[in-house]
Parts: sequence; C-alpha cells; structure tokens
Amino acid sequence: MIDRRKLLLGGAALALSGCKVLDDAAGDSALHKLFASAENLTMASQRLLSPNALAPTFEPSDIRQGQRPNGSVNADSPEYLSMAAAGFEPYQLRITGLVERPQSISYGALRNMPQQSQITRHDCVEGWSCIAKWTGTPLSAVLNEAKPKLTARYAVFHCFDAIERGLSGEVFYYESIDLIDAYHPQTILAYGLNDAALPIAHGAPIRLRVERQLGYKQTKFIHTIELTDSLLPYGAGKGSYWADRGYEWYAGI
Ligand SMILES: Nc1nc2c(c(=O)[nH]1)N[C@H]1C(S)=C(S)[C@@H](COP(=O)(O)O)O[C@H]1N2
Ligand SMILES: [Mo]
Repeated sequence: MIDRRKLLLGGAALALSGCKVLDDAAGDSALHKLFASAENLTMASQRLLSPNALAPTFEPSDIRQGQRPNGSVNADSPEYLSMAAAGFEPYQLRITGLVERPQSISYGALRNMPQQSQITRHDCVEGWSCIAKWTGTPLSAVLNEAKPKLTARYAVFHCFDAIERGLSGEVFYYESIDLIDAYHPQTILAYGLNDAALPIAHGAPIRLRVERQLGYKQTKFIHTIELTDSLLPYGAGKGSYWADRGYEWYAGI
C-alpha cells in the first residue's frame, strides 16, 4: 500500500522535526496525482479496516516552532472585526440544517463544554508539516447538542474569510467532512493552539481539527456548521473550496 505519510515527509527521519519545508522535487502536480490515485484506497482502508484508528500524537518536546500560518490569515467583515475587537466574546457558533435542535453556542459556552488537547502533525499539500498542540471541544459533543437527523450525512463548515474576491463577488471558504470523521474521537473544534487562545492567523475563534486528513480540511474561521444529506448545493458541488478546484474531497493522510 502507498504510505502517503512517508511520501509527504520524504522519510521517517523528518517525522519528528516540527515544521519542515520539504524537498519539492516532486512538484505539486506530481504529488497531487499520487494523492488522487491513492484517495479511494486510503478512504477504504481508514473506513473499513480501522474507522476509529487514531492519527499519531506527539510529545511537547516535538513542538519545535510555531504553527505556520497558511491560506487566509484573517477575515475582514465588519461583523468579524467587531467580534475580534471584543476578544470574540460575542461569537456564536451556529449549528443548522438536518438537526432536531438548531444551536447557537456562545464562545464562552463552547469553552465550558468537554475539552480535549492533542499534539498532532499538520500536513499541508504544499509540502510542509508542523507539530502543534490543539485544544478544543470534541465535535461529537457539539453535534450531540443539536441531534443530527437520521438523514444527515455530512457536516459543512461555513467560514468568515473571503478567500477570493472578484467582479462576481466574494467566495467564502467552505469545507465538509462526513459524519464518520465528524464523530472520530480526535475531531475537535479548536479554540486553543500551543496553550494560548487560537490566534487570528490560525482561524480564531474556532477552527476544525480532523487529524487524519490534510491541511486544507482543517477549516479556520468557522461561523456555521450545517448538516446535510448532499454536498451538491455547495460551491461547485463538492462541498469544499479546494475539492471544487481539483484536490481530493477525502484528503486522507
Ligand atoms: N477558512 C479557511 N480555512 C483554511 C484555509 C483557508 O484559507 N481558509 N486554508 C487551509 C490550508 S490550505 C491549510 S494548510 C491550513 C493552514 O492552517 P494554519 O494557518 O493554522 O497553519 O488551513 C486550512 N484551512
Ligand atoms: Mo494547506
């Protein structure tokens, strides 16, 4: 089987060294092709052989440098900026769509829910990795408050950041995972990074950690989680900004 972790890291020797800019000899497109050919295999093996297998975790001493900011590093709507100015206390996370009990959960209430921390490695498809400590609420706990309907299959994340601006308007970042990953024990809504409040550059006040997938699934700046039975209505139909632009929807590592 293709071991994409080794592929990404160019060998086990790099695995414990915090952020590493990797040998880019393979180039993005070659990497991308390998990802594409391995996607179904990885998804099948993760789902059928080990649906609850855990992503590797690390020790505090493995955190050699800060998380590297990538993609959007801020959001600039008036609503976002005024929340940021108030230390995000006015923030409300909304849970909508195919749920019995739609929720609006304040930043304070979220931090009073069950909390968990994990030291994991973030692998960006552009060829770098970072080890960091993430703290937050299990997504399962949040979804249980909202009671997903039996027809719900996916969680779609809607974000504050406009990743594209043009004459035809703004495109806000969006991502999605299925409910198997949503209920995975390491899937959290993180509000803490390396023992501090999640910085704006990393998606404050709330970003997703879905540890068995690549960086672009680690959705930052989340304002709404919408449960749905189909991804077709979102973006170009894949329910993911980057999947709609050619990357894999299931970005298994
Ligand atoms: N809302 C939002 N989430 C996002 C992105 C983005 O541009 N907007 N970029 C993604 C990509 S490609 C990566 S590698 C990670 C970067 O997370 P970091 O800035 O905390 O390292 O966020 C992901 N989540
Ligand atoms: Mo990324």
